[in-house]
Parts: sequence; structure tokens; C-alpha cells
Amino acid sequence: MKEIFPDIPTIKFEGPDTKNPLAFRYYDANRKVGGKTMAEHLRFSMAFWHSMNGGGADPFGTTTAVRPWDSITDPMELARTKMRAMFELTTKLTIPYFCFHDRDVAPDGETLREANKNLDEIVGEIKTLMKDYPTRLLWGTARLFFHPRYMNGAATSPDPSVFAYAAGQVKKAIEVTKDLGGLNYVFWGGREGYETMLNTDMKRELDNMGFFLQMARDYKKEIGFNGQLLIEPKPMEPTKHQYDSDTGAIWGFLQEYGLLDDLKLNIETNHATLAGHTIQHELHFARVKGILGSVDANQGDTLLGWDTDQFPTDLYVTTSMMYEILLNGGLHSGGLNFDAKLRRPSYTVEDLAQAHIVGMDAFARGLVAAQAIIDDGELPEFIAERYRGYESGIGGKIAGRSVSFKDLEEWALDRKIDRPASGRQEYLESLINRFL
Ligand code: XUL
Ligand code: CO
Repeated sequence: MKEIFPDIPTIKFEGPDTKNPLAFRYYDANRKVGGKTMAEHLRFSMAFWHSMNGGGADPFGTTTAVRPWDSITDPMELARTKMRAMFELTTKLTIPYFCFHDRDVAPDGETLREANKNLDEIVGEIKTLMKDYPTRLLWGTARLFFHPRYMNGAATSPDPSVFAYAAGQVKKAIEVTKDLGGLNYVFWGGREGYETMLNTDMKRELDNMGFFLQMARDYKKEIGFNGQLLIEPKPMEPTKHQYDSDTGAIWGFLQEYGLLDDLKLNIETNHATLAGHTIQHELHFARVKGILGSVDANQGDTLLGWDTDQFPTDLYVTTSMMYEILLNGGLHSGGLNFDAKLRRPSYTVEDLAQAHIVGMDAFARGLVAAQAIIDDGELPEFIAERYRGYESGIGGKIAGRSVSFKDLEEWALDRKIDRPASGRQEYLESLINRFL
């Protein structure tokens, strides 16, 4: 088969001193870290919508990207070429997975039936490509935010015909994900929120969204799709407010609608920062609640207040992420999906390859550092020691829930209770720096 990216070789590990821009400096797939290989820990994935469809357009300017398929005008031929390009590029980058929205990979139609027909054709193409290439599907999803019908959301639309269309679209997307051996299915509520409270019946919208997800759960079981359902938090953008604003909000939502056993979270770095949290906060919360499923790996810009979806390069951040992921026992069926796009002036195919390489290297370093922090043990032990008071004495009784307000008042009345031990934040920050 003729290569689509003849100038991109298969990327190899060459070590930190290499000057080759198309080589890994730290990601060494077979290197063992804490008993598992880097490849087993990191489970990288390419986001079809950014890496194949993204061209650098923004609200102020058109696309800048130069791609081998720029001269193709027939929509189905273009879709097939980009799919083949994705399989070739993921294989050359040794990225084992990809993710897609239904409408990323095949043209939409006048009706749902017509759109499904286009999708089926590309699904056939994907199955053929899976015979020739090792790339597999991490997750599928439905694009429920692009077409004008979804201007007020999908499951939270005031218009029941939009709710019905969205249900049909998601039904098909789950079937396709199953058919392609997808490991997970993602819900990101692109416009499931509101622009203004002046026209919004929030209770109805939340109840409808809960019912929509219950139907998805039931249908998944009905057709025997064994993948994990995931829901992706984001607080805003494109709408003013999105109901799935952060892990805490989703945790409450899943409980109310009886979905806590059926859905886990797909947590994205830049969405966490938009919500005013660190990604470590979001991963940690999901981990301790048992709902950490997968990660959309990217990073934002501290000076820009929107979802810049940059490729992840910040080693402090990747270390904190891998620390939480290791403590979670890994991501199981999830992975690290590069939901990230090139900056507009980085328009070449080589930029596209390098962006994935730097992201993979950044997570490889984060993994090594996080494993070293865990092996060293001082940080986890500091936290354990900080709460040790709850193991005996009055703390033991509080932990055993065997005391009342009256008992505690009696215990405290005549004691001099002063400040607890120092939190030692600065020292702990220096400890982390030792491993970077
Ligand atoms: C948007 C976003 C989506 C989801 C999938 O900010 O992250 O691409 O990951 O719909
Ligand atoms: Co995402």
C-alpha cells in the first residue's frame, strides 16, 4: 500500500541525548516500571477529530494545516483516506489506540438513516484496516453538539424531537463501537447545559439527561456490549454552563439517577482547569470514589481562559497524573487519549508527529517519576502519619463512629487543644522536585 506519510518513519526510542526530532527520548515501550511495561501503563490513543480533521481554524481565521489529502473533494473518498492515514500514523508512532465521534469519520446525512449508511461504509473500511494494522478502538462517541439541531443540547434540548434523534444517533454509535471491538463508549455533553437561566427548566433537563443515560445503559446491556461507559466532565464551553461540570457534580448526578455502577469518568486535563481544579484533584476524587475510567490527556494555558487543548508537555502535571493513575492500579479499560491539537502556526505533518512524541515522552517521564515517588514511600507515609491520630484514643472512637457530640464535648472541655502538626507543604514540594 502506498504510504500517506512517506516522510514519517516508525518512531523508535533513542534515549534522552538524541538530536533526532522524530525519536522518543523517554518513551521506551518495553521498559518495565513497577512491574509493567511503559506501553502497558500508558495505553496512548490518538483523537481522530483533532489529529485527522483539525486544520487550525479558529474564530478569526481559516485552516493553516497542510495535509496529504488536501486536494480530495469527494466526501467519502476523503473520509476513507483520512482513516487510512490515521491507521498509518498511529502505527508509525506506536500509539495502540484511537478514539472518534461518529460524524468525525463519515459524512452526515439529510436523515439519520442516510448518516447511518455513510457510517456503516466507513466502519467496513475500519474493519479492513484493523486486519492490516495493530491500531484498536479505545472509545467511540457521538457528536451531539455540531449540527444546528443540537444548539440547545441533545438530551437536555427543550425540543423532544431533538431528544429522540439524539437517542437514535447514540444507539447507532454504541452499536458501531461494539462492532469495532471498542473498549469504552464516551458521553461528553457538548451542549448539555444552558446559555441563560431565563429560558431554562433545569429540573426537566437534568431528569431528561438522567433518563437518556439510563436508556443508553439498558441498551448497552441488551446488545451485550461489554465496554465501559464513560462520562466526561467539562464546566463550560461551548455553553455558559454544562451540567457535567466536574467529577464531584457528576458523582452526585450518577447517584441520583442510579447510574453509579454503570458509568465511570473520562477526565480531561484542560476541562479540570476550566472547572477551577487541578487535574490531580479530578483524578484523585474519581479514584477515591472508584469511578476513574480514562483520561483525555492535554493541557491548557494558564493565561487563556478557554479549552486550548494543547499537547501535554508539563512534567509536574504528568507526574501528578501518573501518581494518581498508579494508585488507581492503572486505567484498566481506559487509556491516555491525546485530545489535543496543534497550535495554528504548527501546520506540518512533522509537527503532528512531534506533538504526539512529546506527549508520549512527557507521560513516560511522569510515569517514572511517579513510580519513584511511590517506591521511595516518604510522601505516602507522610500522609498516613498526618491522620494517624484516627487510629487510637479519641480519634479511634471517631473513626469507629462510636461517639456523639455529648461525648466529644466532655472529652474536649478541659483540654488545651492547640495547632496540629505542620503541613510542611514547601518541604513536600522539594521532595517531589527530587524525582523530576
Ligand atoms: C471537548 C472534548 C470532546 C470529548 C469527546 O472539549 O473534550 O472532544 O472528548 O466528545
Ligand atoms: Co475530551
